[in-house]
Amino acid sequence: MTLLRSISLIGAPTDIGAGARGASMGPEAMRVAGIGEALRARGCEVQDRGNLAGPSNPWQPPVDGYRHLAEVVAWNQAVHEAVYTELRDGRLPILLGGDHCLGLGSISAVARHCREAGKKLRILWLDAHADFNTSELTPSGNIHGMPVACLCGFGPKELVEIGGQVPAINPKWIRQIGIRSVDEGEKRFVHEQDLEVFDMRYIDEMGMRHAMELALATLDANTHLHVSFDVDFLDPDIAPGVGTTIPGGPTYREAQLCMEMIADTGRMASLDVMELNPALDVRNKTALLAVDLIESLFGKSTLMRK
Ligand code: 6HN
Ligand code: MN
Ligand code: MN
Ligand code: MN
Repeated sequence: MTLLRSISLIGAPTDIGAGARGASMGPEAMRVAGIGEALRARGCEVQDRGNLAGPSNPWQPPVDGYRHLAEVVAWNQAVHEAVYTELRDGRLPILLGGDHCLGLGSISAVARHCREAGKKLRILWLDAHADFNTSELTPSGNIHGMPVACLCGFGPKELVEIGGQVPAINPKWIRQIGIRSVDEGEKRFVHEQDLEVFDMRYIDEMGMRHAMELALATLDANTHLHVSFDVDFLDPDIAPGVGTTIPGGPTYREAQLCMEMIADTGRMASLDVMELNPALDVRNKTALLAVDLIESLFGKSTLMRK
């Protein structure tokens, strides 16, 4: 299946919310790995909007449970406006991160667009982590561990209000896949808020196919599907170029199946590719793998399918 789509690439070169430096180089590594050419080869019209600008990383310790809060707010505002503009113009934005704190700016923009367009929103969160910490629960103060909580209304006012409506999303709209590292307090909060999580234990026992069937079960013709792809979702053996590697992630084949099943829905209308850290990568292989998987996300499969 070839999807004829108009795509805008948006680079967000920052590691402002992360615990390791280097995700700021992610957008360029994705370009060098051929993201634009790969999407054009899928029949998409691709505009590269270049990189957003924002404050540099002061590399300071957390204050009141948050590291670099003012800078995180500035970057997320820039991301929010850029993603919102592309959606308003009928285009499919691909946010090239950058660390995952920017998922807040991106998804709050998608939620705003869906509100205005009368669309139902579903979010697939592909990640090793739940990213559901708050300033009380976080072990690190790093805001890339908090975007899902902020989207659900739990976080500092400046962040939770970015999309103009609080909360930006309902926890029921999210499905998390591949999770295998959740902090103690965060775990309780995930249960309390009743997030739908298909963790690695579930994928081991039931298989990626079953997990994805359930995760995609409530999509309909009026659904905007957003995919937030944290590259540390993948097993670190195949994807070493991330700041927070957690062993025991999806294999190459499981990840391909996950992407192909998303493509089959035909509903994906926005995408984040986050946490790629070229400083920790080996000959850009994690970026090349991400491009390979994104091709599958846009309908490239081994054989033609009906
Ligand atoms: N990410 N749960 C850890 C923390 O510091 O809150 C790790 C978060 C990682 C976030 O990979 O997007
Ligand atoms: Mn739209
Ligand atoms: Mn993440
Ligand atoms: Mn992660």
